[in-house]
Amino acid sequence: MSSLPLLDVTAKCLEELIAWHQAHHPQLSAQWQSLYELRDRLQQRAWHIVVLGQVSRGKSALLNALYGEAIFPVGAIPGTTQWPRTVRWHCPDQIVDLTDTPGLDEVAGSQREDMAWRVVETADLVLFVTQENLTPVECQARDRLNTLGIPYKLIFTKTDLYPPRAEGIAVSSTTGQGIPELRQLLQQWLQQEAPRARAQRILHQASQVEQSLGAALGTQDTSAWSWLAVQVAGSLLLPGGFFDVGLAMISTLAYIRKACQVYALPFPLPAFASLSQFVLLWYAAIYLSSWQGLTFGSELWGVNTTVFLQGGVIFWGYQQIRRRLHPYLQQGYQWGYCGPQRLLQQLTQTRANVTASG
Ligand SMILES: Nc1nc2c(ncn2[C@@H]2O[C@H](COP(=O)(O)OP(=O)(O)O)[C@@H](O)[C@H]2O)c(=O)[nH]1
Ligand SMILES: [Mg+2]
Repeated sequence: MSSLPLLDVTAKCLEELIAWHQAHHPQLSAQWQSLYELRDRLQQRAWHIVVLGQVSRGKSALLNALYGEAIFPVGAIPGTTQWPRTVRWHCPDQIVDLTDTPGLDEVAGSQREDMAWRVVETADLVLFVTQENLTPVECQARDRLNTLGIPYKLIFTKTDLYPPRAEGIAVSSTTGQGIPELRQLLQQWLQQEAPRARAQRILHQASQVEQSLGAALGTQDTSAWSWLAVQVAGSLLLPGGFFDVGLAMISTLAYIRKACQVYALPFPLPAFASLSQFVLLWYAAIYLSSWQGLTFGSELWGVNTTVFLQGGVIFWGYQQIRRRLHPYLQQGYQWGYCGPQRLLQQLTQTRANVTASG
């Protein structure tokens, strides 16, 4: 997958999801409306770079140094930056929005920090600014970035004051040390990595939207009991291996179809191939369990053990199908050819192949 088709494929994925939910889940629009926002972000021409860090680390000064002009207010007093603010930066061949944010540990309370995180959620790349060893607050923030899957670069500022470090990128906004190198590194990242990073992040978020939608749909009834009852009653009334297997085929397919309808998912499911392996083995077990010679005499203390054995096999099979089907359905509509999970898997696969070969 090369970069630009990757963004096209992601756009197609979002279009497909939106069209599907418009048609099938208009009543749950609150659950999937954020897909529109994701689609808009995907189509934005400008790449979005956001600074993040504790107060007075030199975030605003760093952006000014990168931009080449004193655009953002810089001050020794903590809290100089009160709101996120964005400027457009025309660097060679790329359009970039640079966003400054308030600090992570603002004295004014957590509101400003929340503002910073809301902007970070929409970033293509975060410049994570620090000056010496990472503080506990910074470690937490870094873990959160990792959990959210947001790409970031660790920048050590004020290198004119603090000793240089082995990790991260060292710069000084005051002396300009390391700034041209950082600019070059960012341009390289934008050219080579940004499309993939954006696609991956948006697919990840779309996948989460699908999961919450699937969970909301899952509250509706998809009970297997009625199908199970039909099958057990049919097997008892008309015993015979082939008949039992035929009945199992009809009732399990009807059950899976009903579950798909409840979740408004296409039938047959893309997962059908792996599910059908289990189902075929289960049919074989139903057939074998109807075979009298399998039990130690068909009558034991006056009880027909064949009937009990077969009933048990049928019941167990339904439990297994339910156990495999439901977590799958609750992922929402994301397993189709263009589904976010599938595309994410492909992306991880190509990345692994590239790493292995290079
Ligand atoms: N010596 C030195 N001071 C810096 C550097 N970058 C920022 N500062 C100073 O650190 C203070 C906080 O800077 P600011 O950019 O407002 O921090 P922010 O709160 O993280 O945005 C200001 O007094 C800046 O002059 C640097 O690279 N070297
Ligand atoms: Mg600032």
